[in-house]
Amino acid sequence: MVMGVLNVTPDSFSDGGAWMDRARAVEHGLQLVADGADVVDVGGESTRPGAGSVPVDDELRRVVPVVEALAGHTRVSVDTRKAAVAEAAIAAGATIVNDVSAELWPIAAAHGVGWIAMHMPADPSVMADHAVYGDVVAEVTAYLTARAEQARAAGVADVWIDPGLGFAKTAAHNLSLLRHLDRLVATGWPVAVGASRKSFLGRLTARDGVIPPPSDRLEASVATAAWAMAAGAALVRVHDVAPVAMVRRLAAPEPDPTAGLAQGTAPVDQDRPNHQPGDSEQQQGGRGAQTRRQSPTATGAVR
Ligand code: PMM
Repeated sequence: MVMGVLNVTPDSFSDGGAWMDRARAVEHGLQLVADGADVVDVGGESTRPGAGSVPVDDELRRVVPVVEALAGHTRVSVDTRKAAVAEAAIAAGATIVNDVSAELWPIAAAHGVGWIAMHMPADPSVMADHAVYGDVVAEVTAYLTARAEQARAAGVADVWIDPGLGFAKTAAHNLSLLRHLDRLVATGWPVAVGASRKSFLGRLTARDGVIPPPSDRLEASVATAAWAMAAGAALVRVHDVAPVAMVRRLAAPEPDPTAGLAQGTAPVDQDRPNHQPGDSEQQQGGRGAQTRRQSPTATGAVR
């Protein structure tokens, strides 16, 4: 799934302040759906490093009307650490609790909704001091599988595990988790990944010592989403939905992006010179037909 980010906050690192107006937030959520999002993730509290907690009433005021307005149009998740906000959002139509605290599974169980358990070993206000691991992949995997098992035992049917890139992690930790994403996937729990526009991507793509601002981290964000999908992630959480939805057709193992070729419903190449009626590669069984029938995943080209 492609999850589109909709932060109704004044201070999120990337889109903070952009969608505080309720009508604009809803409009943006609908745009994310038009761009290809399967679920829109509505959040009312920034969890950037150093951020403090938002009073529950403020978070409710930000989140609930937007969830309510979007829920008739798309699947909605609520990005919160607060039980009261999760419950109110579910009442307003949210069907996934995106839980950066990985503690709200009893609420997901009680209401029969999905739950994303994200790894965040310390509160955002102090998490920079907690980026200390022996084996980051093993520790994050053990933490998340334990939480997922608790949730499943409590009755949550849909559980995702998310390594929490950027949450009490150095750039090296984030890269290690991405490189070894297959180990999280091998647990059998569906894996969610949120790398979009994060500061480690900015630092890694700095030119002449200048770190690009979040809005200029598109290529790195899309590349990381493609990597995650090819490694078997079930869900990517992104700001730039349209290019990632396009990449999904190429990088994700299912559904087969070339399936339409066999049924004769595949789009025609617009950029083939001198294309003649009846000259289709399918009919001729030409080289192009063969290469296009194989998805990048099948050929290993993406990884
Ligand atoms: N990152 C942010 C917020 N919520 N939820 C999940 N499941 N995974 C993430 O990586 C994640 C998250 C911080 O990014 P934002 O400020 O753009 O929302």
